[in-house]
Amino acid sequence: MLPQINRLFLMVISLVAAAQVAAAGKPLRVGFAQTGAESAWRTANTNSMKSEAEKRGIELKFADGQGKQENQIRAIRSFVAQRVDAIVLAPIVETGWDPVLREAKRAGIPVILTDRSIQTADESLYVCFIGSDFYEEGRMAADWVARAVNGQGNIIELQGTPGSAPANERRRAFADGIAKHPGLKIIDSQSGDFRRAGGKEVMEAMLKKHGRAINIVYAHNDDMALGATLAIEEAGLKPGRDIIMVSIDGIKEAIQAIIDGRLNCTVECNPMFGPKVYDTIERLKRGEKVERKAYNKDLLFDATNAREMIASREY
Ligand code: GYE
Repeated sequence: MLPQINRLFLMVISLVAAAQVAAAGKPLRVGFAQTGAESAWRTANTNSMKSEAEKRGIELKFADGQGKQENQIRAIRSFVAQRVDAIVLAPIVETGWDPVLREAKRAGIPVILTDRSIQTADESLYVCFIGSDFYEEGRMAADWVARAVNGQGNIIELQGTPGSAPANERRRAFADGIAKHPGLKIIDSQSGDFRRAGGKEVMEAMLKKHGRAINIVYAHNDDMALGATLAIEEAGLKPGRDIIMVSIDGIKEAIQAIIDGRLNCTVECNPMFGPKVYDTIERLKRGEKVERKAYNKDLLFDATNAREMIASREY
């Protein structure tokens, strides 16, 4: 009898050990609710998240929100139902996340905000934020413009997605930045939804409405600025010379446009934060503390450095 019990005991022990090994070796399961595919920046960001997950053997559940908050909310609910190890959210707009984030919290699933921040009364609904400082980007763009045009000129602003953190912050920072220069005025401002086609369409309308009164275009991202250059060229003007063009993101195509003289300045907003996001999740899983807000350091590109920088650009 005794040897039999011993054998049974050993069997149970080895089964438990096998289960433990399997648990330790189990790949992390991460759900990522992406905004959509509105810009070159977004494509680079998605690629960084996907390729880094693959490199680390992380099982990534990727959901493309196609520009709609309700799709992102649905994706988060499905990640909760699948009991993923962590949820990564790039929130398309700033408000309206509390109910679904409460569901994730109740299920004990940590939420990491990437790229864009949210407004919430309950800061415990997410663990941390990883992205860029949009206010700082808008401030850098405003300072560059003020210097380039000697504090004088009429500005058209092409805004990003209404209600999004980057559109709100880049707008506020730029307005604050030019407020010190009474000769600089935003004469019109409209959303192009961070899309190239949106930038072109809005710029066509602005050129019809304001004509040669326009001196400067400030676009909240490169795609809209590049779309606007097409509208300006079609109107028989030279973007980069007749109209000063400033934007944000620092995509390779924009740096090439600076070299070609069609764009004057772009402030970097680095989208390659896959490694940082998964480092953070792995640290959380080990029970370690993580930084509450981690900002990427952003550079500025103009005619003084575009040529030397372009080869090393990753996106
Ligand atoms: O600037 C724009 C994208 O949230 C920082 O979204 C991001 C912005 C980026 O579509 O190109």
